[in-house]
Amino acid sequence: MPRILLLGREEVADARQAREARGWKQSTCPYCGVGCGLSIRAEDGVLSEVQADKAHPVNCGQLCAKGALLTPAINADDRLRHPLLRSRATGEERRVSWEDAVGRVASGIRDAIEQRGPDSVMLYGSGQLMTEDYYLFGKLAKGFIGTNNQDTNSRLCMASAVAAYQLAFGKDAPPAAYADIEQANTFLIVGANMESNHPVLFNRIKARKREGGDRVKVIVVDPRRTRTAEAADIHLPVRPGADVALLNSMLYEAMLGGWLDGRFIADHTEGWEQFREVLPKFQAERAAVATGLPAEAILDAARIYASNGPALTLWAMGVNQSTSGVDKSLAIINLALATGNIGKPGAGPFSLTGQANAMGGREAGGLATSLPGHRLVANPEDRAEIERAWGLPPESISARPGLTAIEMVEALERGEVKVVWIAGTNPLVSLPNSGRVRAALAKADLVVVQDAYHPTETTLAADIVLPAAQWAEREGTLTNSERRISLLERVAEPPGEALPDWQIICRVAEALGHGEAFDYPSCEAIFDEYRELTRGRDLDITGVTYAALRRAPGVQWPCPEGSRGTERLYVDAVFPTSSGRARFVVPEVAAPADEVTSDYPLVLLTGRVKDQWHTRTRTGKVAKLNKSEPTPFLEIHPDDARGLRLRGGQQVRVVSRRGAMAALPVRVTSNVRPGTVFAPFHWGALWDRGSVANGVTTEAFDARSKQPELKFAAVRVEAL
Ligand SMILES: Nc1nc2c(c(=O)[nH]1)N[C@H]1C(S)=C(S)[C@@H](COP(=O)(O)OP(=O)(O)OC[C@H]3O[C@@H](n4cnc5c(=O)[nH]c(N)nc54)[C@H](O)[C@@H]3O)O[C@H]1N2
Ligand SMILES: Nc1nc2c(c(=O)[nH]1)N[C@H]1C(S)=C(S)[C@@H](COP(=O)(O)OP(=O)(O)OC[C@H]3O[C@@H](n4cnc5c(=O)[nH]c(N)nc54)[C@H](O)[C@@H]3O)O[C@H]1N2
Ligand code: SF4
Ligand SMILES: [Mo]
Repeated sequence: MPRILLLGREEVADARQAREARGWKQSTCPYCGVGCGLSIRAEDGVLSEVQADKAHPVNCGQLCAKGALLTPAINADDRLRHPLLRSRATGEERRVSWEDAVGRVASGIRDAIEQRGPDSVMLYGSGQLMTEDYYLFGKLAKGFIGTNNQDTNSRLCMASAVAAYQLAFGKDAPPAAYADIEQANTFLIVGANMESNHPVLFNRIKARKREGGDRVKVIVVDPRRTRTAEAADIHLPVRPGADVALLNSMLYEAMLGGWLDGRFIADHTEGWEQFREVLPKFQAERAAVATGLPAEAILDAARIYASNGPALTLWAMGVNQSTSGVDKSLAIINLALATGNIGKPGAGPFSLTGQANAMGGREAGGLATSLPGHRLVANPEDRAEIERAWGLPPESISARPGLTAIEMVEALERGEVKVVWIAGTNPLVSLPNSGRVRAALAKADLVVVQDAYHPTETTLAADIVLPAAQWAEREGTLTNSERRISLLERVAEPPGEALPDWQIICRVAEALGHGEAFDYPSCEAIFDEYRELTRGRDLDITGVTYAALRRAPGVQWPCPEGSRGTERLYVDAVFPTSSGRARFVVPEVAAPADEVTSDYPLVLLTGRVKDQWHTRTRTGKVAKLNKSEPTPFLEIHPDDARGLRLRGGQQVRVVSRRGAMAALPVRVTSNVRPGTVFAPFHWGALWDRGSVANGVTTEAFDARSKQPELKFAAVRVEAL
C-alpha cells in the first residue's frame, strides 16, 4: 500500500475529469465504513463496471472482494421493481401503483395518529440510507408526524461508542483519521476483526508494520484467534465481556510504569482523581483472574501501548455490542487520555463504523435521541432551533426521547406502536431474539418495508413493500469512519419503478399533507438544507457542497466555509465540553446479562465472515463470494467438542433461553476459547428457517446506549 495521498488535490481533480470524459463517475463503496473510493460506469442504464479509484486517499487503488464484485450484487434478479401490496395472512401479493401504495402508507399513519397519537408510529432506518434520506426520515417523524420514534440499525452497531464520545468529549466525534495509521507505532485493536470486516484499512496497518519494522506493534483483544489476531504481535484472548478489567489494568500498570502523560492529564482533562482511586483494584495479577489472561501478557500490552510512541486504538462490535458497551468504550478513551494519545499524529481512540453511512445518521439526527447537526431531542434549545428551521410552531418537536430498536419491539408487544415503517434494514435477521421480533411485528396494524430486494425475511412480513433505488442508481452523500463525506454519483437507472429513498419519503410526506416542507427538486437541495443546520456546530460542514465534493475524494468534517476540512480533531486539546476539558468517566465492571448455567454452559459469540455482508441480500447473490463460506457454521473448542462427543462437520443444534438454531455444521478449532462458540449471523430464514443466529441471541441492552448484547448468549450445543 503506498503512502496516503500520492497526488495533490489539483492532480486528483484532473485525473477524475479525464475519467469522467470516458463515462466513469466517482463513487464510494456502499458496504463498509472504510469508504473505499470507486470509479463506476454503466451501459444502457445498467451498472457495468466497478473499479478502485487509484487516486483516492482511503484505498489508493485497493478493494476487497465485496467491493470488487458489486456489479452482480446490484444487478441481481430479485431486485424489487414495483410497489407491492401483501396479505400477511396468506402471503398473497399484488403489484400496485405508487399512488395507491403511498396513499395506503399515509392513511395508515394518519389513522394511527388519530386513534392513538403520533407515538404509535415508528420509523426504523439504517446505515444503508444516504445522509439526505436519514435527514428527511427524521424531519418527517420528529417534525411533522410529531414522534421521536425514529431509530436505526446503528443502534445495534455504534450506539455505545456514540454515548461514550458524548460523555468523554461532549460530542459524538471520532477524533482520529486513517492518515494516523501511517504514523502510529502501536495499534490496539479491541473487539474488531479488521482483516475480515475493514479489510482495506487492515491492509494499511499491515503495510505500516512492514515499513516500520520491529518498532510497530499490533495488539489484538478478541476472545477468538481471528485472522486479525494471527497478524498481531500480542493476542489477548480476553474472556468475553471482560474488556473493562483488561483496559483498566493496562492503564494502572502503565501508571506504575511511569508512562502516563501527567501534563496532558493536568492541563486538558477532568475527573482523573476519582478515576485514579478505582485503579488499584485492577493490578495485573487480579485482572488476570477476571480476564482469563496471563498477568505477564497484560503487563506487556500495557508497556507497549503506553511507552512505544503514538498509539491508535481501533474498536468495533466486540466492544459496542455489550451491556457494558459504553463502559468498554469509556475504558478505551480513558487509556488514550491518560497517555496523551489524542489530537496528535498516529494517536487516538478511533471507533470504526460498520456500514458505509452509519456515521451520516449520527450527524443528521437518525437516532431516537438526536436531531440534525449533533443536536439532542432532550435539549429545548436544540429543539427550538430545528423547529424554526423547519418552519414549525414552537413546541412542535416532542421532548420525549423516541423508542430505540429494542424498545420498538417491546412497544409493539404492548400494542403502543401500531405502524412500523422499515427502510434499508432486515430486522428479522439482524435484531436479537428474532422469534420475538416476528411475533411483535405481527401485532402491528401496518408494516411498511422499503427495500431494494424482494423477498427478504422482512419484506415477507410486510403489508406494503416499497421498491428503493440503490447505490449507483441515485445520488447522495455518506460519511465514513474518519468523518469523510463523499458524494456518490448516479450512473445507472433504477429497475422498474424503484425510487430513491428520499423521493419515497417526500411522496409519503406529501400524501400526509406536508408537501410544501418536502418539496425538493433534487437530493442536492436536501443536502443544502441540512448543511445549513450544521453552521457553527462542532460538525460544521458549511464549506461542503456537491460541487466541491465532485472535485475532491471526500472532505473530512468539520469543514466550515473557507476550510478544506479537518484531518484530526482536538489538536489544540480543547474539547467541546462545558469546561473545554475531556472527562475521565469511571467505567463500571459488570458481567454480561445472560447467565451461564449447567443448562446453558457455553457462550455464543456472533459476528461476520469476510465475503458476506450482513443478511446476504446482496453478497448472497454473488457466486464468487459464496465460495469461501457457503454455509453457516459453529466454531467450537476441541475440549468442548470432546465433552460433547462432536466431530468436525457434524450437524448440531444451538439452544438458548430464547430459541434454537438448528442444523449447523461444527468446526472444531482452538481459535475459540474453551467455553465459547462462534457463529456468523449472516444466514437468515430464507436460507434455512433453522439457522438464524439471532433466534438465540439476547435483547438485553446497555442502559445508556440501548445497544443490545449481540456478542454474548448462554447456549448449549446438542448433536443432531
Ligand atoms: N465482511 C463484512 N464486513 C463488514 C460487515 C459484514 O457484514 N461483512 N459489516 C460491517 C458492519 S455494519 C460492522 S458493525 C462491522 C463490524 O466489524 P467487527 O466488529 O470487526 O465484526 P464482528 O465480527 O461482529 O465482531 C468483531 C469481533 O468481536 C469479538 N468479540 C466478541 N465478544 C467480545 C468481547 O467481549 N470482547 C472483545 N474484545 N471482543 C469480542 C468477536 O470474536 C469478533 O471477532 O463490520 C463491517 N464490515
Ligand atoms: N447476532 C448478531 N446480530 C447482529 C450483529 C452481530 O454482530 N451479531 N450486528 C448488528 C449490526 S452492527 C448491524 S449494522 C446490523 C445489520 O443488519 P441489517 O441492517 O438488517 O443488514 P443488511 O443486510 O445490511 O440490511 C440492509 C437492507 O437494506 C436493503 N438495501 C440495500 N440498499 C438499500 C437502499 O439503498 N435503500 C433501501 N431502502 N434498502 C436498501 C438490503 O437489501 C437489506 O435488506 O446487524 C446487527 N445484528
Ligand atoms: S473494504 Fe469496505 S469499503 Fe472497501 S471495498 Fe471492501 S467493503 Fe467496500
Ligand atoms: Mo454495524
